[in-house]
Amino acid sequence: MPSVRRVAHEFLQRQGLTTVFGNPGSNELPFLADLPDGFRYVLGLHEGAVLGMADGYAQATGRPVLVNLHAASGSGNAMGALTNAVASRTPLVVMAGQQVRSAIGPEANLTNVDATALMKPLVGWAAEPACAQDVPRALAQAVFEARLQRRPTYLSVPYDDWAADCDDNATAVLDRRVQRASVPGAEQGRRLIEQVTAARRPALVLGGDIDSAGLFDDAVRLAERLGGPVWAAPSQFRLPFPNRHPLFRGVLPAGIAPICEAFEGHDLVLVLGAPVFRYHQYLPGRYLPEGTRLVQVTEDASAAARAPMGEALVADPGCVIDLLLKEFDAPAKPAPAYRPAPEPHTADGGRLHPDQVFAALRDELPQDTAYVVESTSTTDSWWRQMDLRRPGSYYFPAAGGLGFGLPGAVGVAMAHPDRPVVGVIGDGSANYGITALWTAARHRVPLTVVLLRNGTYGALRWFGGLLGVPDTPGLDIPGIDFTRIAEGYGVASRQVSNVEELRTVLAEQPDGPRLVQVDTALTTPS
Ligand code: TZD
Ligand code: CA
Repeated sequence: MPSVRRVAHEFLQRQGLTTVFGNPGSNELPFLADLPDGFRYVLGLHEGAVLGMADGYAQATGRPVLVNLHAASGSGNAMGALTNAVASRTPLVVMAGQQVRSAIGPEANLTNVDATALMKPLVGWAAEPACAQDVPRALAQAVFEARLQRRPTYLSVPYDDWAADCDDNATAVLDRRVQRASVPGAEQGRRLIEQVTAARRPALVLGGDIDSAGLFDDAVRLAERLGGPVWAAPSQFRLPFPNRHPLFRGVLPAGIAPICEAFEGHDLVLVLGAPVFRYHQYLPGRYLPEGTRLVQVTEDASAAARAPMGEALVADPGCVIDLLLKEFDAPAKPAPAYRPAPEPHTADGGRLHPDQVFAALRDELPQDTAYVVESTSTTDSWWRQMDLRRPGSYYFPAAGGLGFGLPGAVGVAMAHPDRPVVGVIGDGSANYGITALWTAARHRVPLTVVLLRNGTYGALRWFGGLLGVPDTPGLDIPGIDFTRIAEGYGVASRQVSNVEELRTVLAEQPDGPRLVQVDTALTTPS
């Protein structure tokens, strides 16, 4: 009989989980022994960075990814980053090593006490197999659950299990194929079509799932047929629609009252691939204007169940878009006139305005550049200047947990070696995932990190004003030189001090990672 380890490795190979992001400890080494050719272990130096890199990689490839963490301490270090993976519905399979079975009860050092409870409520499914022979099946379940639920899963495996012999049935799992279909029923489809056809002024709200499911271009076709305005759902982690398209109205403000106001005059709001809604700032009011109906289509059953208003249909938004496109068949129209960006603002005091930095990115980098953005006070500037027209152009920490941006950019760049990838990272955010620079250097990942250094937690200054507490401590972070940190991790770096220099540097083709530090003026997110 083959060992548990052999069957597990083969299962991972067959399912395409051969790039493993991890940071191992003694409990994990027996799993990593004898890894067959074709596996790639991407070592991260801190578990937050490990998880962020895996998140970026899994989002950009659209496939489940294995994350290998050390017992409870490594898992705990990854937990903040896991909040983003949950909100972006990233199918991560987090596996941690457990002490040998006989040592768990007496809590020998490195025991992951009550391992299945540790990562709840973040993961969609967690287990520690009841015996060694169940490990291959449990690993398969972790992979399938992550894919079907689109939510991270957690598997804790006692390390003496890997060398154990499998029983007769253990290899059955190798041939499994698990799929999901979610086409609306005939009656459900009819009702939806009726609602949309009957609407006089329909509006579309699109979520990050539209981009992760590869529906970016389909959403454009649908919007152009319906002819109504399009918003991105609030707190977006992906861009679901070209941001300078004439029908695009921007990202909805993340408050109850302003969303209600935005929908004024629309009799139908069709929400595709988003929760309703991920509000942030507490701005109370009515959920919807009088006379506005909301219909949500999402594959995420719990997002449908928890919405506070409206109708919901749990179905694949792609199938629903197809249905509607057939119904609203229309002759091809000329390509829309994309809205031009305004002149960038400028700043005093030898600093660049973020507008100038983003205008330089827009002008100097190819149209298919993918951006991973974690710079919180510059949101307004970003959408004012950027012109993103391609699927997979934009990634943002889905739950607002900092530490995704830099590692996420490394993961996206590893997933798309032929696509330019840029991390746009604030000087505050960079510190939460900084060790990913080492992994980028080690794998020579072609990535540009544009480091916006305003010396402060800009967004928190703005929030302080909003909450009526402008005088809080702990907001300034002067004196960090990221060019020296980057060099220390083996990443080439530059400080640029004016727009011309920035544009010249951006136009160069990097063959490995590089960091470009720019001193920027303080702006507000909106
Ligand atoms: N810790 C974590 C893990 N996530 C967070 N979101 C915060 C703390 C709180 N926080 C924000 O929500 S924004 C922000 C912090 C610390 C400032 C980020 O600073 P930055 O960007 O330099 O990256 P800006 O443009 O200066 O705001
Ligand atoms: Ca900052």
